[in-house]
Amino acid sequence: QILRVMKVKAAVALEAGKPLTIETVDLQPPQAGEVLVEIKATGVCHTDAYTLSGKDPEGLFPSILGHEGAGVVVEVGKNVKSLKVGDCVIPLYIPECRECEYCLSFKTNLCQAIRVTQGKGVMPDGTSRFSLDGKPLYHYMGTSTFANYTVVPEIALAKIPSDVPFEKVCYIGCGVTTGIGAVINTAKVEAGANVIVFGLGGIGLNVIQACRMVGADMIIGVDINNSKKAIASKFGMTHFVNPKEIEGDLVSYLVELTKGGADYTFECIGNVNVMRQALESCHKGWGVSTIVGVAGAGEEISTRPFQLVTGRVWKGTAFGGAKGRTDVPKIVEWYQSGKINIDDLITHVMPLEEINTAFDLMHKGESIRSVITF
Ligand code: NAD
Ligand code: AHE
Ligand code: ZN
Repeated sequence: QILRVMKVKAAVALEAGKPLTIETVDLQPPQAGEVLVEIKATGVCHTDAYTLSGKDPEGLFPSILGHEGAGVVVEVGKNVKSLKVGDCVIPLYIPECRECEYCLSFKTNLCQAIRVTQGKGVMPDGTSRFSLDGKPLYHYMGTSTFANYTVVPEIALAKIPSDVPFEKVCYIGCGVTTGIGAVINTAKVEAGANVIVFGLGGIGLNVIQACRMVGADMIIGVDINNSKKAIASKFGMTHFVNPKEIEGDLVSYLVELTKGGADYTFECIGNVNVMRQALESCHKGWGVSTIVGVAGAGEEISTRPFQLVTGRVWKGTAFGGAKGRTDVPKIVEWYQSGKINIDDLITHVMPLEEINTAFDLMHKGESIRSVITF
C-alpha cells in the first residue's frame, strides 16, 4: 500500500447552508481499483446547491462537493485495467460496473456496485481519501470534483477523447447527459410530439435541445424567469409560458395550448407542486411525465390516482438513464461533431476561489452553467 499523501486545493463544504471555503487538503493515493484524477474543470449543478442547502437526506459535512467534472488520469491503483496515466476522463456519479444485477438487467443505468458506500461519503473500502487537519472529509456522489485532484473508482470513470476542451465537456458529467438522456433514453420522445419543459435551467435547456434533435413539434418552455426565453428559443423552444403571467389555472392553459395535453412533459426544477402540474398537463390516455428535478427531504408528490387510471404515466430519470462508461464518450463525440451545443449554455467561467459566486449566480437566476477551471 502506497502511503504518499498529496496536498490538494479544494472548496470544502464545512457545514450546511454556509459558503464553501478554499482549503489545502490532504489526498491519499488511489487504492486497488481506484484512480487519481487531475480535475481540469467542473460545472456547478443545482444538485450541489441542494446538498449544500441541507435539504439532501444524504448530505454529509464536512465534504468536498462537485459531480460535473473532467480531467486527466495521473495515477492508477492496483488492478486497474481499463485506464492508464494520461487518459482523459469524466467522473461518473452513477458508475457502470457491467457486472452487478442492475447492469446485467439491461433495464436500468442505476449500477449499484458501490452505491451504499458512495451514499455514505466514502470509497468502496469504507474510508475517505481526503482529510483536513488530520480529520476525514466526506466524498460526494463518488466524485468530489471541487478539488484539483480527486480519487474515483475505476468503474466510475468514462474514458473520453484527448483533444476536447475540459471547460466544455465537464458539463457532460451531469447536465448535458441528464437533459438529453431524459428525452432519448427515458421518455423516448418521437418526431412530431408535443412537449412541455418545466424549468429552463442547465437541465431543462438540454431537454429542449434534445427535443429539437428528435424532431418534436411544439416545444413549450415554462419558467418564472423571463430572461430564460431568449436562450431557450435559441435551443429549440417554440412557445414560452411564464406561470406568473397566466390568468387562471396553468394546467388548463397548457392543456388548451396543446389541444388536449402534451405527449411528454419534463419537470426540471425539483418542485413537487410543479411535478403535479407536469403530470396533469399530459394528454389523457398516453401522456408521459418525467421527473428530473430533485426534491428536498420529506417532500412528496401527489395527484388524483384518476390521472394515472386515465392513462398518464409518471416516470423519473437519474443521469438521463445513461450508462456512463458506454454513453458519455458518445455524447462527447456528439459535441465534437457539432450535433449538440454546449458552449452557449456555459455562461460563466471562474477559478475555484470564486466558486461561491457560481452559487450566487445560480440562485439569482443569472447563469445557466458556471464552470470552474483549475
Ligand atoms: P437551475 O437552477 O439551472 O434551473 C432551474 C430553473 O427552474 C430556473 O430557470 C428557474 O427559474 C426555474 N424555476 C424555479 N421555480 C420554478 C417554478 N415554480 N416554475 C417554473 N420554473 C421555475 O437548475 P438545474 O441545474 O437545471 O437543475 C434542475 C433540477 O434538476 C434540480 O432539482 C437538480 O437537482 C435536478 N437534477 C437532476 C438530475 C437527475 O439525474 N435526475 C441531474 C441534474 C440535476
Ligand atoms: N441524495 C438525494 C438524491 C439525489 C438524486 O436523486 N440524485 C440523482 C442525481 S442528481 C445530479 O445532479 C441520482 O443520480 N439519483 C440516483 C441515486 O442513486 O442517487 C436523496 O434524496 O437522498
Ligand atoms: Zn447534477
